[in-house]
Amino acid sequence: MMYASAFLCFMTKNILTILLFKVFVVVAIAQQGTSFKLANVPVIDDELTSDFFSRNRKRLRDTMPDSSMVLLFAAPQKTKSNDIDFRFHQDPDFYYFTGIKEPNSMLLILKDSAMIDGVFTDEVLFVETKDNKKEQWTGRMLGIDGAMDVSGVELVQPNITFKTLKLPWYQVNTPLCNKHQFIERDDKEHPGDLMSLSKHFYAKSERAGYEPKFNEAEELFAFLRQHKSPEEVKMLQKAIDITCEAQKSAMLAISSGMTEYQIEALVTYTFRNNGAEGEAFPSIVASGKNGGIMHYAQNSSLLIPGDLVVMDIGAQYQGYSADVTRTVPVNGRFTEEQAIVYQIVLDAQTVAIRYATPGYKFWTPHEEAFRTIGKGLIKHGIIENWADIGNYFIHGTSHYLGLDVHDSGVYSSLQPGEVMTVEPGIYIPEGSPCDPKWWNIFVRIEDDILITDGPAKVLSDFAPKTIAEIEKLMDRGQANAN
Ligand SMILES: [Mn+2]
Repeated sequence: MMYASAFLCFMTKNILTILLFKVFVVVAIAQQGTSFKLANVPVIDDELTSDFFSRNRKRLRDTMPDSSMVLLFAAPQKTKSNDIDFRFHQDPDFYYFTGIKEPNSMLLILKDSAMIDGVFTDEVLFVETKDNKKEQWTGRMLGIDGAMDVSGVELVQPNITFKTLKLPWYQVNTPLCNKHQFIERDDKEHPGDLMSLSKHFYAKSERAGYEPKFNEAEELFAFLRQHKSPEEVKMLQKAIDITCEAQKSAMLAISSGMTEYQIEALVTYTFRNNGAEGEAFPSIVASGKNGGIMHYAQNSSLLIPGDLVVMDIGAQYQGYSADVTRTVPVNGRFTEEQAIVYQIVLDAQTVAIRYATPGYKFWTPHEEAFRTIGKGLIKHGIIENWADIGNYFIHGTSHYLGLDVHDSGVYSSLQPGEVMTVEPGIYIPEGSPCDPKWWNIFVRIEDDILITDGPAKVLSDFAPKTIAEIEKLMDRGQANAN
């Protein structure tokens, strides 16, 4: 029931979005006084190279336990409904070590080289072979040679050959693999589909007397992915720039009488128009009371003057995710109470970022944000006891950011090269035990930062954040609308 209604709701929203999209974008752009053109084609020329993926495999091999091997399965294809699939999204671990974006693929990494199919090697990639008929329906495939170019793996085999491949058990006693419990489809006709690859691996391991473990493997991947290489930071910066652009477009467009989904449409448009693959997670455009719902995704309400809008959005670029939140007033001016709460959150964020430097623990910025919010809430009489902070600040302040929005990592002390969010919030639902003048104020401010040797670098500072900056930009938007 839940799936059915969610799907219907999704379709209805989509149709509305499509209908309103053209009109709205033309209007929005006209409001800014520029001519509407899509011809400004962004150049996407910064794909990650095989050097990057080869280096990641080497780093993995260096951290693998002795006598171990790691199997990484590609992500399963997921059905949306009937015979329609969701757009394919590669498993981030598999992508990190291969660069391959196709399903039914698998990577084998050995700690030490062994003879595999007559070749002395420590890595083998299995992919779908090129199939003209299939390409006519579902798009171009890499094939063996293409997969070699993208990944830098020298031994690439058709996935159907894994069934008969002899694994070098004489030198392996620890088989590890990534989590792939979401396998849901078995193509009985296809001996190289994900289900078959997985079955064969488990059967081979069992015959050799071992049980594959995935927790250890996940830990190795998290440890490696926590640190971002310069080319990853470049991809993240691009995703973040596009997201900040969308935040600015939204601030310029927002006015009472519009709907949350129209803002969502503008965000999606800005993402795609700038070369992003799309949204890294369902955009949250939550006005008024909706701001109190952390993962609000309906985006179906009308924007009411006097309300705030929480916009928690993130583009995905070359697989990398941004995650930036801004909270702005529908009519471009914060009320006195909204401004007070907003400033407490902003102060908490500023303090948290100051503590996001090497030597501090991952959780230190959160503890500092928590303390600052507590002080602010007490100062303005919203709470009386420290113990009550958690009633209004209900989540953590940070998570890693990378190929996943909530990226892999081992939550150790902060190190240069790590990218994380800093997103404190205050949420005061109606009926809270405080003066009703504070009710229905929901504020979250989120930036993406890079840990460096010195102070953290705020990668998303292009999106206006102070009260003065937001009001100034929205003034411009609302003046253009009149
Ligand atoms: Mn976040």
